[in-house]
Amino acid sequence: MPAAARPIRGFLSHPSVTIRCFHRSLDDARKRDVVSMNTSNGRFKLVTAQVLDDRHLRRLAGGDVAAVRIPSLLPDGACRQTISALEVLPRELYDVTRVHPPIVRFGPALNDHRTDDDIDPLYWTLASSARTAWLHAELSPDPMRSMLKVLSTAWNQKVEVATIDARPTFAGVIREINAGTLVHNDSIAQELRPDILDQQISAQLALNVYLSVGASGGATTIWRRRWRPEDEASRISYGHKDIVVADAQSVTVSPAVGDALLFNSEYYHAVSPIRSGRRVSIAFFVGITCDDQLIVWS
Ligand SMILES: O=C(O)CCC(=O)C(=O)O
Repeated sequence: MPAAARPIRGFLSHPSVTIRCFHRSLDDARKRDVVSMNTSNGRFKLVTAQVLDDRHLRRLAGGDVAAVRIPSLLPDGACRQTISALEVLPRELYDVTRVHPPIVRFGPALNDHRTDDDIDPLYWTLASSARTAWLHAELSPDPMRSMLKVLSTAWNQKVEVATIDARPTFAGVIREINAGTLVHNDSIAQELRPDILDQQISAQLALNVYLSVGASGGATTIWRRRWRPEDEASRISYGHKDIVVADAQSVTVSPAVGDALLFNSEYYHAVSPIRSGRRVSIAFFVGITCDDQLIVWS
């Protein structure tokens, strides 16, 4: 979620932030209860997968599909239990100077803790406290475990937490996004710097699992459009004016409680506001590394 408003160190010096090691390779659209596809050639579309496999992840990485939905990854009871646990987990707002409307979250996000050339030391303290608080919540089933399991089964390999200077990052923010988001993209290479993680990645995906959805609204739209330097002309805070995606194909998904949604976070995406209720999700980024591992961070 939200990238930042201020100029990003390394950003312009890395015009080719689309990545890095390849050896292989509005608003009306955002409507509740609609899974719409504004596609002209049928490629960039939503795929529903009862069983996720590695081809889904590779196709997302390559921009061949817009999103993969896994229905009912978490049972309703697990979603309710996690929402209750949230009442006692420490929560904070994303930096309100750049994320408006405000978004409450549990767990630190790397892009909220960057300094000119590194990570604010406070991040490491918050990451460690969030991990401890999560363990103390003793959720069963643990949503993080279910999310990591689906990925490791698909990839046939253990999924590792991304590290920075050998220190584990935090993965698994829980966010309440009731008022929607701006159209934005998430790219750690852009927001921090291409070599910030110890692992080199060739693609960045986002995995969200919805613990609660609003009564109306709350759809996620993904556009077939990555960031280009000229998009800075339409920047607002962490995102962009809708004009940036005006001519792009899009897919709009209204997830149900318990569903998982995977998409390529380097493509522009946005969440529409809900009219009532709460829209709460647990999320992390998934990196496909240059040596074909999966890593996660938030
Ligand atoms: O909640 C969602 O569906 C998407 C959230 C989002 O904007 C993100 O993961 O960057």
